[in-house]
Formats: sequence, C-alpha cells, structure tokens
Amino acid sequence: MEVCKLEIDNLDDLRKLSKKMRKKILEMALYAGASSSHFGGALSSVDILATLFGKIMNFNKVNLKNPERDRFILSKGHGCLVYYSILNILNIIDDDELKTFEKDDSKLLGHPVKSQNIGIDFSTGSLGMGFSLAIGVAIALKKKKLNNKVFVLLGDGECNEGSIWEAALCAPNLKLNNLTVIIDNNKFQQTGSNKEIMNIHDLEKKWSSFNWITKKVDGHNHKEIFEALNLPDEQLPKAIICSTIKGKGFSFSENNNDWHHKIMTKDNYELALKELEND
Ligand SMILES: Cc1ncc(C[n+]2csc(CCOP(=O)(O)OP(=O)(O)O)c2C)c(N)n1
Repeated sequence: MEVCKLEIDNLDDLRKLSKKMRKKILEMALYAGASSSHFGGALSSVDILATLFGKIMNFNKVNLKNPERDRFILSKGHGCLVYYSILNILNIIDDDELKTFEKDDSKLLGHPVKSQNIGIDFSTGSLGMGFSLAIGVAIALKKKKLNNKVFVLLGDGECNEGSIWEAALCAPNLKLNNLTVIIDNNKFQQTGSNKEIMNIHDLEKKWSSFNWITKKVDGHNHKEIFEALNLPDEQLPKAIICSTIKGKGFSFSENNNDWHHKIMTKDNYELALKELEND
C-alpha cells in the first residue's frame, strides 16, 4: 500500500479532508448494519481530527513505530468511526478492512482496540480512562526527554466522570506542557442533553480554574481549531474547548440525539450521500 501524504496547504484542503472523512464514516455506519454505530459523536469530531491529523500531528504510516512521533488517544472511544476514517485516509487501514467494521474477528470494533500496527496505542471506551493514559504517556515522554506531543479527545458528557477531574488537577501540577486536551463540546451525551442529564456548565471556566491554558473555539472552523492547537508553549498543559454540533453534516442527524447510536439504513445513507455531494 502506498504511503499517503496529506498535502494540506490551505483551509480548502482541510474542508475536503473533512468531507472525505464524513463519507468514510457514512460507509462504515452502513457496513455495521444491525450492529449500528455511534454516528453522531463521530461526526461532531470530524473537523477537529481533520485539523489535528492533517496539519498538526507528526503521525503517518511510516513513523507509527517511531517513539518520537506524536500520540493521539481517543478517550471518547465510542467515537471510533472518526478515528478509523482518518487512519483509512492516511492509508494505515485499507478499504477492505473498513468493510469489516463491527464484524466478528475484525480489528475495527465499536471501540478502539490497541493495535500498534495501525497506530492505536491504547484500547479505550470506558469513559474517563483515556485521559489518565495520556497523562502517563506525557510523563513518560518528559522522562525520556522526547519532544513529541500528546493529544487526547474527550467528550463533554465524558467530563461527567470523576476521574477526568483527578487527571485535570494532576497535569498542570506536573507541568505537562506536552499535553493538549481537546473537548468535543456537542452538548449531548448518551440519553439526552448535558443540561438534562448532568449539567457541566462552563467548561472553559472549569478547565482554567484547574490551571490549564484554555481556548474556546468553533469546533467546525478549521482555522480556529488550527490556531488554538498552535498556541505558544508555556509551562502548562492546554485544553481546547470545541463547540460542535452532534451529527454534524447531515440534515437528519444534526442535533438529533437519536443518532447517538443508531442503525444506518440504505435510505439514510443515500440521502446523506446526496447532501454531501451538494455541500
Ligand atoms: C464509564 C462509562 N460509562 C458509560 C458508558 C456508556 N456511554 C457510551 S457513550 C456515552 C455518552 C458520552 O457522552 P459524550 O462524551 O458527550 O459523547 P458524545 O455525545 O460526543 O458521543 C455513554 C454514557 C461508557 N462508555 N463508559
């Protein structure tokens, strides 16, 4: 398989990358059939991962085993469709493998399973855990005097987990300035809105009160995401709060939490494909 270099020079390239990712997510949701998939929370993270993998991270098919490459941990592991879509576009997961999503014996299950051959460093899915793993990696890199960075994606519903706040307290105390937390703030969780289930209130205020460098951005604006991920390094870790739309990209799924985890029918798929083509 050819090594894929993402030639991302401008915002238009990033928009094209996001579109490609949304198409792959759609296809995988269809392949999943009756197993269904976490569609909405994958779509809200597309523009974040497009910018991160397209413009920021030193991560590609040839450096997967290099200890000096950057690290990414999908702490909101159920959002794995977005992760698999970018790994596919980077030619790390091939098209045939994508078709096995959620099938018996597949490497691509409904939550990421550790597989260093495809650059997945940790199994995640139990919410609240990936963040602490990221702190462990950031500490290890510092001890080894390596300059690579660690990025971790959290859900806003995931921020209801107590372990998130233990970890949030720890990282600034350890001056882990090689760590960036990105929060997909789509205002929903599994069974309803954050406000209804467990209101998390102002995430930016919370993270800055835990002594993080914080920045709030539109999580579908590649330029804003890029600039936030490029804030100058200081002595503290960074938390980027991305305001997003759950199910972003398709009329039937935007802000419709039925699509947190739902079966994609052929009709849904065809409508979505049309909307993507006309976008
Ligand atoms: C410890 C734990 N409890 C419950 C779940 C079940 N669960 C899967 S997704 C989800 C909602 C998470 O909300 P959020 O992080 O906001 O995800 P998003 O809305 O972006 O999909 C829950 C509770 C889980 N995966 N782990």
